[in-house]
Amino acid sequence: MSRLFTNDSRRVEIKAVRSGAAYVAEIQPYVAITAVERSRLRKVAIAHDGNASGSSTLSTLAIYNHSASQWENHSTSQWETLDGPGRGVTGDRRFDWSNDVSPTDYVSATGEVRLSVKATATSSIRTRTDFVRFVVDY
Ligand SMILES: [Ca+2]
Repeated sequence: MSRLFTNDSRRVEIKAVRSGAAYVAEIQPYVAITAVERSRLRKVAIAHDGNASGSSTLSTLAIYNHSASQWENHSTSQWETLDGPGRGVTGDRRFDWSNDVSPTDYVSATGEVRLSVKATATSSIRTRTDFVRFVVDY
């Protein structure tokens, strides 16, 4: 997966698998931080550059949010959409996101920060991810 480290048109391509009537291609790049880093965390930032084949493909970037409800005694952990769905993004599109308000929401108990790069279409397509960067400030 070192192809993802630099924005150089060397890509990781994921071919869609059929899911009912749809075709879905997904890659979940992630990093793990230490307990000390997590306890001191001030900011999480993500940069992504990539595209997917297919003029009507829907592309979405999401991050896993591990925050628990303060009012109910159960977890509300879920994917949180950061970008998209964008339709027919067949050329590279840069996207940057950061959170310095509640950054630990995006870190699991074991220190994992996980991104989802997902494309959905009605025919076989591929995600074509050039670059993913995670930055954690602590
Ligand atoms: Ca690359």
